[in-house]
Amino acid sequence: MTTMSDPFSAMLDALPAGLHDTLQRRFDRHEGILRERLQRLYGHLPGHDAWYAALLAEVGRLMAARPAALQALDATRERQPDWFCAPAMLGYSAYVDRFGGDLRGVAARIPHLRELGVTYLHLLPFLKPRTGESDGGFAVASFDDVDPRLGTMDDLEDLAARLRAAGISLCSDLILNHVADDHPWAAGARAGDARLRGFFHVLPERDQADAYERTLGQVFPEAAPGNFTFDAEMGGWVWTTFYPFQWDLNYANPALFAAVALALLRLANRGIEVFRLDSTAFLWKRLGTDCMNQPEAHTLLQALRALVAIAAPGVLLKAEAIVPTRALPAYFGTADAPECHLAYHSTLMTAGWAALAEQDARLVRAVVDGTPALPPHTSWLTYVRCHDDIGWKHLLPEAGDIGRLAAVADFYNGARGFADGVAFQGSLATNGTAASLCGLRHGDPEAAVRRVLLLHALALAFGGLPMLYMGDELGMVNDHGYLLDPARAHDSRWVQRAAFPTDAAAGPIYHGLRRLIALRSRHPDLAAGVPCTALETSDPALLALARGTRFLGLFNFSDRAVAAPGGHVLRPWECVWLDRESGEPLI
Ligand code: OTU
Repeated sequence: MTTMSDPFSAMLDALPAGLHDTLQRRFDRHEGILRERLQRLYGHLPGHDAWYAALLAEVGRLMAARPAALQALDATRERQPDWFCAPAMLGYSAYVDRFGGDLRGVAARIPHLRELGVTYLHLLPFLKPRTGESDGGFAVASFDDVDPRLGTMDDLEDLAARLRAAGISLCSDLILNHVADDHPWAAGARAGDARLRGFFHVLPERDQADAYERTLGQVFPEAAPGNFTFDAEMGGWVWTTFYPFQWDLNYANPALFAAVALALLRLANRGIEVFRLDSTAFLWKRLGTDCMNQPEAHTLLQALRALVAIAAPGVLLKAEAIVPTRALPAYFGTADAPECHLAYHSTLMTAGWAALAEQDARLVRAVVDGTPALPPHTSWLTYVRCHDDIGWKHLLPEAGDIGRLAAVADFYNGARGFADGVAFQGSLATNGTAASLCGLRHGDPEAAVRRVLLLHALALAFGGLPMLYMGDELGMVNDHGYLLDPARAHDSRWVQRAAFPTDAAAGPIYHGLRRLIALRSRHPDLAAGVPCTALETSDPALLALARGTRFLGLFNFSDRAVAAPGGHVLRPWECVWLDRESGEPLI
């Protein structure tokens, strides 16, 4: 006998008969883990069972409202769950305003994306941001409205459909950790709404904040020191890990979890195919820890994944956790309890840059050695640059001592050698575009081009879904214009967030990249799931990566010629991809 509060009937009642079998199948497969994970997090709270049934009823309504084209996509992807692991997958990340002016302008750039081979477009935050400074849109004031300067929800749906027709999946940020201080949740909490106050972490006494501060790190130690902001209307210290206007959300509150999960599913119904889950490491707070990578953060993500698997299985979740290598694999979960489909391989990215500075590939080798095989149907997101800084400290376990990383940071930040980078938040982070950090404006431009291609070749060969950062394909250089804008001058990440260089002619970087992308797209051993092994080499500057039986990538991280096995001699900063059996270069 089922009753109305039975979660399955609650969902079934919301769905048309045509979806009942689909629901039954997905429910049988994923609801067990959903129920168990939410029970673990919230089961001790009064009214849990009724809350759970109400949540599933809402999810059922959103599943029923999912447009037919997206239901069809769900069905296709359920049949081919590793669709995003193919070697022909290529990502691209861009700001809407910088890339196309607005959402319609982005649609006009589809031909450029197609020419490159892009199949996945991450648009940086485009939802309605906070009024005034908004951390580049990472302070969201509404999950259900587009930034009016960029367009409307209709424009978003239209863009998603056009991209899909062009074979490109649209990825949106879902900023899970915080909302803007002018989001209606924060405004309501300030106005005294007790329910909304419970969406945030508010500590009445400074002592309580200090107790947490003893073990917390700081993300923006210079521009936004500390992790708490006093708010008179809230009558206490609000948890603000990032900027003071970004209020951390309280996932110990099931009502907040439900609100965010439903916001995700509503956006999925607009046509978003991938969610970049921002700052996933910070979702759960525990006194006496750094409040990162806590087990409950993973439990939450597993619950979110199960919800997506039931209501919108065509959708992918991507973890953005900028943490040491050993903490990264947990964001995929396990075959039995999956979490995110994708996760940024941030230490591989950082190690590539460190290897260039040190002219020694051993840090990359250490990261490759420390990267385990992944559960089925998951993939790393590999990259060279993104809109954020390169944070050197996350490589500490591989580097062994902070002085070594400080020297790497100095190399990039100090205009010594070829690099033209800018320090960020103290000295252990660097900003700059790929071309500027590779020295396109200093010294030998040909060498700079080889460095840019070397790092991209690593991201393309390692195994994962590689993502280009807007403008890097055209050798975009640093833009110091942000220094003139008081709202941005304190945040040097803006140096790599210039407008798309529309007038730049396709040069050797562009042609070199297209060649590598084409080679990769037809090589079965470069699919995401094929293991990657770093082979021993006699020269520390030489990295040799083997994939499957047929691929061998050789990367020379130094300014001297290096002899490689098989009689190959690599020029300074050169990379070659070989057929592992014949030893011949791939063509
Ligand atoms: C993310 O970043 C975003 O990518 C940043 O652009 C935002 O400012 C930030 O969240 C707040 O929304 O720690 O794992 O060191 O690498 O802030 C999440 C700077 C993060 C970023 C860091 C990052």
